[in-house]
Amino acid sequence: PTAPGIVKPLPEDLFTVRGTNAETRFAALAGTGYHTPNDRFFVRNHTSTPLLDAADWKLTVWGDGLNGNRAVDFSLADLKRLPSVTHSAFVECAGNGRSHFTSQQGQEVSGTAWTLGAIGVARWRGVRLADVLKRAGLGRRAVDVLPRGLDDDYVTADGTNLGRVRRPLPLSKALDDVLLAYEMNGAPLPPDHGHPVRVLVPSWVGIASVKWVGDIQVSARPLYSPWNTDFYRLFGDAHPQNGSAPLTRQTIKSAWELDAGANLTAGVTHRLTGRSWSGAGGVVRVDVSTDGGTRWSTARLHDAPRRDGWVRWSTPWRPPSPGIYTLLARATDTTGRTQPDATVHNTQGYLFDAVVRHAVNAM
Ligand code: MTE
Ligand code: MO
Repeated sequence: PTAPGIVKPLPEDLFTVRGTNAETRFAALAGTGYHTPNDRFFVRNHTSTPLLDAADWKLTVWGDGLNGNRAVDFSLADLKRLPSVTHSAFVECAGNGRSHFTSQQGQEVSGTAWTLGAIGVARWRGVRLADVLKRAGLGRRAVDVLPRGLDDDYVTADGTNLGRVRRPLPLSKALDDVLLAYEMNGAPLPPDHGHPVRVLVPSWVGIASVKWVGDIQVSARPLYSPWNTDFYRLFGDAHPQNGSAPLTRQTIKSAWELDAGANLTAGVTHRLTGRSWSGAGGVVRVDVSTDGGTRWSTARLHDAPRRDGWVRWSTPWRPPSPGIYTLLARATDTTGRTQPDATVHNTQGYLFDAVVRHAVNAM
């Protein structure tokens, strides 16, 4: 059975719904802790959330990258008998921030018009994919693994059936820090986030973290699917010929925990808050401006830098008089990467990293 769309309630104060997807409102994270609560974690579904019974579920690992090319099945109980690991990491859509290519740079892009809320950080508990592959008899010739979801086939707007969501992962990453997760923030994985088991690929674009995983092909040859050939690569004038390599690490971003156009009282001091993150290295510095970029100060950071997570930050601000103000936040990570003023255009609007101009209204 498949749910009609997303299962969890999507109240307007927590989410902005865009087609089959639900974007977290950053204002709804103000005052919550480091981890995004499950009830406000964004959902990105190519189709609809399938309703799977954990008792019937099994994972099939198969392919010519296994010794003897013999398929091996794992039940959830089998996975839970392996050593468990817990890891805090974000899941962030490759297209997070996409709408700002248009709103700030006047450029056309295809795909869901996210603002900055297609990200969440959770504590994921599960088993290392490396342990499962070894149990399945990983052979020396394996190069790629291909996890595939149990949700319905994805049919594009023009009617092309691309089959089930699946994206190849190089064996080197699969053996590094990838999890098969069965818990999210201490609860069984909720239906919308991949119940009973999802792949969790820390610091990479969200599409790598296949939900509702049903099988994993292990291959001695490189694998391809539309999700690493036609989508999730950079195409456009700056990326001539065949486009970039398939996207891996996420880029750097910052968001204020305020709605766009939020009303604030002039003449009183507010404690403004936000979060910054990067897939390359933890965020070590956040510069903020409340006057559209004329004067800058540094925000106070409330978390230590972590590559797979984010840092919460705050800055005091007293709007001097009524009017429209533009808030800016610019993060820098441990590798020295800093958010630019503009992101180089790509036609599908991936990896937006520019400083977002966030208007608020003092009254
Ligand atoms: N896995 C399956 N099976 N089907 C999907 O539609 N969407 C992907 C990924 N895994 C998807 C999937 C995309 S594009 C993203 S950004 C993340 O899941 C979103 O994870 P979330 O819905 O738990 O936030
Ligand atoms: Mo995504």
